[in-house]
Amino acid sequence: MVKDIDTIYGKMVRETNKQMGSVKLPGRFSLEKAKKLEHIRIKTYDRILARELRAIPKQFPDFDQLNQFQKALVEVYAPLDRVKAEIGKIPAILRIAASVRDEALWRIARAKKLSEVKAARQMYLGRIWHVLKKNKPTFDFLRKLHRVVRKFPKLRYDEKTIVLAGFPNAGKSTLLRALTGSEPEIASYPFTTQDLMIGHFEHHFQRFQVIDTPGLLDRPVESMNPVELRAVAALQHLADVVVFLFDPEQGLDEQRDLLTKVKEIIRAPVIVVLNKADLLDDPSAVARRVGAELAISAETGEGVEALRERILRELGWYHG
Ligand SMILES: Nc1nc2c(ncn2[C@@H]2O[C@H](COP(=O)(O)OP(=O)(O)O)[C@@H](O)[C@H]2O)c(=O)[nH]1
Ligand SMILES: [Mg+2]
Repeated sequence: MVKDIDTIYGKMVRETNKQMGSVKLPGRFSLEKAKKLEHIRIKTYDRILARELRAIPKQFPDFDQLNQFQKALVEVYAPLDRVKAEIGKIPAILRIAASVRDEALWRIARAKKLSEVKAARQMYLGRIWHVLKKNKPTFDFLRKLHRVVRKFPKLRYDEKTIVLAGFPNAGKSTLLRALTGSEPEIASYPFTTQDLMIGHFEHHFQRFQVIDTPGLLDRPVESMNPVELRAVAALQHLADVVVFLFDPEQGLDEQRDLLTKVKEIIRAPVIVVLNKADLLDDPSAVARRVGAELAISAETGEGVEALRERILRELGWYHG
C-alpha cells in the first residue's frame, strides 16, 4: 500500500514523540541540553520520513522491464512517461526534506534562546507538511497506480497464449477445461470487475497458456467504457492466437458482430470454431454459414484435438 500524506506525516510525528520519550540526557535543564534534544528530534523526524518515502518507489515494478501487455495495462491508467515522472518526484521530495532538516539543525546550533530552538522545530514541521501537501496529487496518483499494479494478473509470460472469445455460454470455460484437463486458476484483471480464468497444457515439453475472459471478450464493445475498452485491447499483447467460439443455440448474426469487434480490438490471428456440434444434425453446414473452419464439441471432446493441432500449427509448434 502507498500511504497518503496525512498518514505519512502523522507517523513521522507520532513515532518521533514515542522515541523521544525514551531519550534521557544527564544533567539539569539547560539551553545546551534542549538543543541536543531538539537535534535528536529533528534527526528522528527525518529518519522516519525518509524511510516512509523510500518505501514508495520500492512498491512498484521497474516500468522499463515490463512486457508489452503489462505496459499496455499501465497505460490504461496513465502514460508511462507520466508514471515514471511521478515516481521520480519521490527522490526530489527526499532531497527537499533533507535540506529542510539541515536548515533546522543549523538554526538549532545557532540558537541563543530556548524560543529559537522551539521555532526551529515549528519551521521544520511547517515546511515538511507544506512539501507533502504540495505533492499530494503525486501521492494520490501513486496510491491509485499501486492498486492497479497490484491487480495485475499473475500470468506466465514465457508461455504462448491462447485467448478464448465468444458469447456467454458458447462453451469457453468447457473448452478451457477440455484443452487443459484441469480446473482453471483465477486471476484478477485491473479496471474491470471480471476475473481471467487460466489453464495450461504441454506439447513437446513446451507449455501453453489458455485464457478465458468472462465478461470481457463476450459482450458488445459498445457497452464498454473507454477504460474497459483499453483494458480489453491490452489483451492483444498477450494473445498469440484467439479462438472464437460460435454457439449454434444463440443468434448467429449477433455472434458475427461480436467476432467482427473482437477482430477490431485484438490484433492477433483468430481461429473461428463452431462449438456444440453434438447438438447439430449437420455441423459442417452451420460451420460454413458462420465461417468456422472447425466444428467441435467442447463437452464430448469431439474435434478438440483437431482444434489443438490447428492452434499449435498457428503458433508454429505443430510438427505432425
Ligand atoms: N451440448 C453441448 N453443451 C456444451 C458444449 N460446450 C459447452 N456446453 C454447455 O454450455 C453451457 C455453457 O458453457 P460454458 O463453458 O460455461 O460457456 P462460457 O460461458 O462460454 O464459458 C454449459 O452448460 C456447458 O455444459 C458442447 O460442446 N455441447
Ligand atoms: Mg465461462
